[in-house]
Amino acid sequence: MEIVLVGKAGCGKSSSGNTIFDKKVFPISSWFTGTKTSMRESRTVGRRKIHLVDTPGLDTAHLFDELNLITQGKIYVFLLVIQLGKFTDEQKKAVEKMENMFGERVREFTMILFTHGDKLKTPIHRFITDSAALQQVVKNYGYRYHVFNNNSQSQTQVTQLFGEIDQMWTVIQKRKYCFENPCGKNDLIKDAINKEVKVGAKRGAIVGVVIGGLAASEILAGGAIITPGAAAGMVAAPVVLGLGVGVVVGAAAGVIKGTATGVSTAVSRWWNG
Ligand SMILES: Nc1nc2c(ncn2[C@@H]2O[C@H](COP(=O)(O)OP(=O)(O)OP(=O)(O)O)[C@@H](O)[C@H]2O)c(=O)[nH]1
Ligand SMILES: [Mg+2]
Repeated sequence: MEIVLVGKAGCGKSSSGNTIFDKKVFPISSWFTGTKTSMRESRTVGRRKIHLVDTPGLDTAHLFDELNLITQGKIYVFLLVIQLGKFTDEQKKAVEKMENMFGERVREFTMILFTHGDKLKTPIHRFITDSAALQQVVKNYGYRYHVFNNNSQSQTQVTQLFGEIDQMWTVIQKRKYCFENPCGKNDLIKDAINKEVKVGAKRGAIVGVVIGGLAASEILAGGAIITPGAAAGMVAAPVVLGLGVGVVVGAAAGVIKGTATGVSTAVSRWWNG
């Protein structure tokens, strides 16, 4: 499962990554340092393999391209990290930046992760409803949120987070966020079919030309025995006919085969999530 931590600089992304892995994997920022480029690490959490990408702040140039490259264009879950405390304009802008960068559809694939849970004095739902702006953000993200205290060793918070991620993943029907074209399964199937049909048609046309050529040469050879002195026009006609029929039949066969392969590829991709 490919998970990406995003958020404003210094909000606790790297610390949350370390809490998830229960290990100091990502360097923590001090006042003069900070995560400068995205970093992907893989570990087993519970019984599953988790690929976690820690990112620098959302102001970082080329973050989108960097993430596209690192995750090979697909992300299962975004963890939008927000530091608990007054929900400032700056934090609001960070959320907007994320949506500008990844498109509004990113909301479907996102779980809000509040950090600094140790400083929370009121129940989390009360804290959220105290700020109209934060309440709106939480609403936009389907009320999916979780609280981390990164100063705690407790792994219960991680187990609970994955329980919530699993629920979210069931709701979004195991779709992934795709970079070029934030797509769902239907688009995946369409893409696979289109690709296979194109390849199939091309191969079919090539095979068709070869078969057409062979057929033409057979006709020619036959013609040469019957009429040794045939005029040039009579020779050219079977060649063109043979090639033409070969190309059309070959390409049609290619399209049919390409469609079949495309459907089966898409179904297997769909089946494997
Ligand atoms: N008390 C408390 N401190 C936290 C918590 N999470 C992070 N911190 C502190 O917040 C500071 C920044 O944490 P990082 O995890 O480096 O934040 P970041 O988002 O990765 O920062 P950048 O990489 O610079 O964007 C560090 O001093 C952490 O120790 C938390 O849950 N509680
Ligand atoms: Mg960091």
